[in-house]
Amino acid sequence: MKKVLIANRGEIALRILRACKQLNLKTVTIYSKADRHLMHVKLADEAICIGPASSQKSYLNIPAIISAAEVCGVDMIHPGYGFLSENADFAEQVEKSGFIFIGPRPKTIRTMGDKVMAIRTMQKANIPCVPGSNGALDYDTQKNLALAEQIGYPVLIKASAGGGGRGMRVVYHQSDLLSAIATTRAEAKAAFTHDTIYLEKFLEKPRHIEIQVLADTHGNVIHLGERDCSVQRRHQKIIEESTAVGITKEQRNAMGEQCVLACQQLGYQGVGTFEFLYEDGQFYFIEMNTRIQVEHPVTEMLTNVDLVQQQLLVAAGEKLPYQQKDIKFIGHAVECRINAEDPRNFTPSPGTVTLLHIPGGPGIRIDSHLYRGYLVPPYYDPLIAKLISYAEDRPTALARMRTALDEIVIEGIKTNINLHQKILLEDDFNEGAVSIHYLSKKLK
Ligand code: MV4
Repeated sequence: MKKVLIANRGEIALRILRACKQLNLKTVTIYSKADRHLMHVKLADEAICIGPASSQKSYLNIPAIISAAEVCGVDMIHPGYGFLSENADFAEQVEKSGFIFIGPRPKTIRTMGDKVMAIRTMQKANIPCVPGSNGALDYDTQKNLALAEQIGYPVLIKASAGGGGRGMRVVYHQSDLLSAIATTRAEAKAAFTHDTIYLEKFLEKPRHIEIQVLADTHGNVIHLGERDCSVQRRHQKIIEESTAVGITKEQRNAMGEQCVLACQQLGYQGVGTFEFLYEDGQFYFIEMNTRIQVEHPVTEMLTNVDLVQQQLLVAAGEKLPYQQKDIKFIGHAVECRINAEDPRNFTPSPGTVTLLHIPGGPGIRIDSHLYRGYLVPPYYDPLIAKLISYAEDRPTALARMRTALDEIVIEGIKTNINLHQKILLEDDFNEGAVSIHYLSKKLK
């Protein structure tokens, strides 16, 4: 393997570029007309403009990306996160064109993209799931009423092709069940073309805890512990940490081992994340992500495993250089996502960065493509920097984060830095183990 095409932008494109350089891989990056001034575009060995600013015509433009790969003679394509990273058709076309897709096989991506299939697969692998329909919901109204009664209200109706919060509806009373099913089904059909829906017990105050896995193509799989991603607003995570407060070594090892076994059954390849809801001491699987995630750095800090390098190595067919017993979970890491957004209404705040000061000191890491003079375009995700702190324990990591947040200066655009500062001074957050509803309650 010699050459990698980076099919993404922003901080993750730069992160992938760094991993490639460290492995002496040549880099090709694609970029849109709005992104010619991105840091990684300047640093890559080759860069090809593949279309206008609109994501549809650039970062989601499969033929243009495959053509760029052909023109540059690359060996592998890294999709990053978002965009085409969990698009099974893209992964398939990449492979049919003779390149390696850096990620699991297209069939695995397709299975996990269909939430009913994902849950079925996990049940077969003994992963605990939320009590519910155990598959697609029937069209028989009497059966559905009886099922909901047996599960117990409130219940949640979800679209199988949804995920990440799209196409869900809570039902508190039997009288609302049938209309909720009909509406969710109609919305699913309109939004996702197939109208498969399923039903689960609605967990009212869960935490969002996910487990990172890494698998090579030879059947070797390890887990890299958990991340708590409960601090979120409208399904956008803003703070993630590892380890999760209150999760014991025994729980981590047991859940991690379950996920490893599931991956072995599936023939999983690459990095992956099992998303769980955690309530009253129990884990309930909800979805699996088949990509590298935004919050991967918190896991890297604890385990000293470079997840992006490992993605490149296992995609190239290398064996994992670690066994489970080599993986230690030392210390505590926190990530604050810095977004270019108006703090009053959370709308994107594009513009030119007129002043930039990057904090530092022991245990501080920043993953960001920003530089002074950089114009944050209005077309894409507002994430402009990930500020990560690490220390031997949670209070010290949080103290380092507070200092870094006081130090960081980003002028010319609005950001959510002040929101992070406020959360990091909150008693409830400092105590830890807040639920997924914590932030929206505080914002009221
Ligand atoms: C749930 C739930 C409560 N009970 N399922 C939202 C996005 C998708 N990943 C699943 N989601 C949820 N599923 C049951 N049975 C609550 C949520 C949920 C949520 C989950 C994770 C992170 C943030 C969330 C915010 C609101 C609702």
